[in-house]
Amino acid sequence: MLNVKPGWKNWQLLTEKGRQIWAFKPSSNNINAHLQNVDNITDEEIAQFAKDFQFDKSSNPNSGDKVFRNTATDTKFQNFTGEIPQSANPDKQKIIGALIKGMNYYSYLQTEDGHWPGDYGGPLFLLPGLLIASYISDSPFPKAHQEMMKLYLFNHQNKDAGWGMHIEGESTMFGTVMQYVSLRLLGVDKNHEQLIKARTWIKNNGGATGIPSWGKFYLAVLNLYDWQGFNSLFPEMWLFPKWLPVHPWRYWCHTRMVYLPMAYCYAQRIKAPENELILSLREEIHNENFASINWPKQRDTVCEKDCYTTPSPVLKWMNFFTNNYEKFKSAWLRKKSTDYILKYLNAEDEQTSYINIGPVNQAINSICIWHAYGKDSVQFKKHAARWYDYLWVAEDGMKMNGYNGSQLWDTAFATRAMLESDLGKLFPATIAKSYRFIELSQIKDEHPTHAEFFRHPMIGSWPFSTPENGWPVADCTAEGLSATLAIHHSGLVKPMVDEQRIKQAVDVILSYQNTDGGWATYELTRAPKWLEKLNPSEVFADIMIDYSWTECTAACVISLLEIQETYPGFKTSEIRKAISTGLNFILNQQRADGSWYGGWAVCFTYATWFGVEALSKAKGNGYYDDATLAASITGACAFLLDKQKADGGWGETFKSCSTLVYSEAAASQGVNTAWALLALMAAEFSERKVIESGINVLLNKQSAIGDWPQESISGVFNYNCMITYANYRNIFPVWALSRYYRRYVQG
Ligand code: LAN
Repeated sequence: MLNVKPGWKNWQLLTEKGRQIWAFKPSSNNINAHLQNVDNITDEEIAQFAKDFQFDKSSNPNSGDKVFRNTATDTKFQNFTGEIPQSANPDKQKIIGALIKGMNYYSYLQTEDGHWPGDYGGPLFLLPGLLIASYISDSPFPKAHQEMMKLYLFNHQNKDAGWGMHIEGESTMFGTVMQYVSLRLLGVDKNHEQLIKARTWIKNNGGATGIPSWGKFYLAVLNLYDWQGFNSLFPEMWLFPKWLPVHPWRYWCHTRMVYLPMAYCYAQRIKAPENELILSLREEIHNENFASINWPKQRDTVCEKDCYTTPSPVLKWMNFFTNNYEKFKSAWLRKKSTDYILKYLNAEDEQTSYINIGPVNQAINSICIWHAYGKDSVQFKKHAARWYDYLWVAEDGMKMNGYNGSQLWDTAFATRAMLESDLGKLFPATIAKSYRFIELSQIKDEHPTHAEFFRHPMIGSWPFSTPENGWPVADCTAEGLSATLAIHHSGLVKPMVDEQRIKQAVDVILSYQNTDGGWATYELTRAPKWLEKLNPSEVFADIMIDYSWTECTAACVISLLEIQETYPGFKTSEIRKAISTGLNFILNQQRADGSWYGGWAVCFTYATWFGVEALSKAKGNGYYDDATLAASITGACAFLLDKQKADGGWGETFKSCSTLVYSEAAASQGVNTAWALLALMAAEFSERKVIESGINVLLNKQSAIGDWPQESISGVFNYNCMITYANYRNIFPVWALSRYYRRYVQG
């Protein structure tokens, strides 16, 4: 029924307890059988790939997850056969039809284990890291995977022959050099037409010495850059006393977990052996002869197309000292710090079943573990098996996801979206499966080494992806809890998450509140804001500490409000205080124009939805001065009204995130439209026409079988890198329609 190209059929997504593995021509559903290099591809199949994974990024660089979706629905999809409620009013019937169609289609994408898989690509600096780990450890991917990776890399080359930080971005040195080198590691000839052009881009923009520091790191590991051209990572910093504000235990966990293995590689000056390929690459990417480059001078050179944050004078001072320390360093202290780092790396590996917290440290830890224990060690093998958890196949080829998936997050949202109205109850099997996954994903144990390695207590929490990844997240806990409550209220399942576990989740949420009243991502804010002055990344902002965010705060406040309704006597005064200080934080984050800036999706419509949702839910319950809440909500509605497009929808581009100024998209976007509508309906905005015209945009965008088109990229991190949330195109239109049905149709 849907377009399924022959080459796509060779790829099958295997899932188990949230784990996602793309297998090529799988002989069984056993995931473990597909985690090694098995070469089973023929030349004809390679030729077929080249045809079937041709992707034209010029009209839209976002692939539509067609390989997963079209093959998953191809044989089993059926139109909804249950009883559809009838309304005499044709407009109302249209809403009912669209909503049921939307939920029906979407339920076919759910896996047996109960979650919704989806493309989580977008950033272009991730796959290169993994390929470098695979190259240096001499652990190649199967040929089928390699071919698919090449196609992906070529598919995302920009018109000017460079590559961006992410699939929608303009070309940068970081993006271009990393993809160029990746293609060469994958065996593409340097005289390939697209590589010749890419080389010209690199050379015309000053050559690879201008790559930002993370790129310098990867190139140094490959022996394409000299470690002397790299600012010291000062591994001894891990031996600092813990009370010091600059001790890395206080950094945002992602920053901490990336700079940790980087410091190990730096301390060991890990570099690939020189060979023909490396020698040739040195000439290909640098403007000067490798041997005559003045390396120390390159430490702070960054191509202007890459600069997002400028290094502060404090950072420069610190670099001056730490770089000089390298000349006089104590061998004893260096050994002590690298031993400590290695111990920490092992702990992170074990705590996460070798998945690691994210895609960057997964690749770099692999390099460290290979260096420390060798290719045949058990530890390294466990690492390399997890590489596959990050790979994703779509019609643009094989990419590396930005996490080992967004399983829990999407499942919680999808469930809440469906259960917002009674029509969701027409899908009891779907809800029962979601519930199983949500139940399974709640974290039940603490790892023995969690306190030693600075982990936030996590029993009762939910992670963003899977329990094996196991890093608890504040707002994921809130979403997991809200979804659990919604399912319990639906009466569709026999509760498995008992009262004790609900209370544990509440305790986790309470434990995550910062002194500013807000909630951050994975941990409390552990150091003062001035630490940001030490951000050495050049390409990301606000990465040094875990900041309170509007979205995270709103999600936590909402779940606490729901807990107050369902478990009225539980920790009442503590929860009430948490809610009111949370509301206060949200109010303080609101901008003069009535909007909120969103740090984790695009952008103002996203956070404004969260802000309004929390405030509206709290209003009238004595948590805060109601007049203040009302004024804030009115301001937010005025903002949204001002941004509504002529066709009735809303649309923002990723530039909103990096420029911090609302950037209107040329066309309405389903996801932004849904967020704006959810906010307006939560606010009980009085002008029905405004809401109706937005709803019409969603209806018009819906396809015959109930899907919505993949439009622009909708996720972001650290202001400057975009990330795909393939499930959002279904979840949020369904949610907006559910809310519309409940408020205006159901009667
Ligand atoms: C995510 C994904 C989920 C996201 C939300 C839950 C949506 C958010 O509300 C809180 C922050 C969080 C958990 C988040 C943090 C940063 C992540 C982990 C990511 C955007 C996914 C990928 C990104 C990670 C940092 C990417 C690797 C890049 C580095 C700079 C280390």
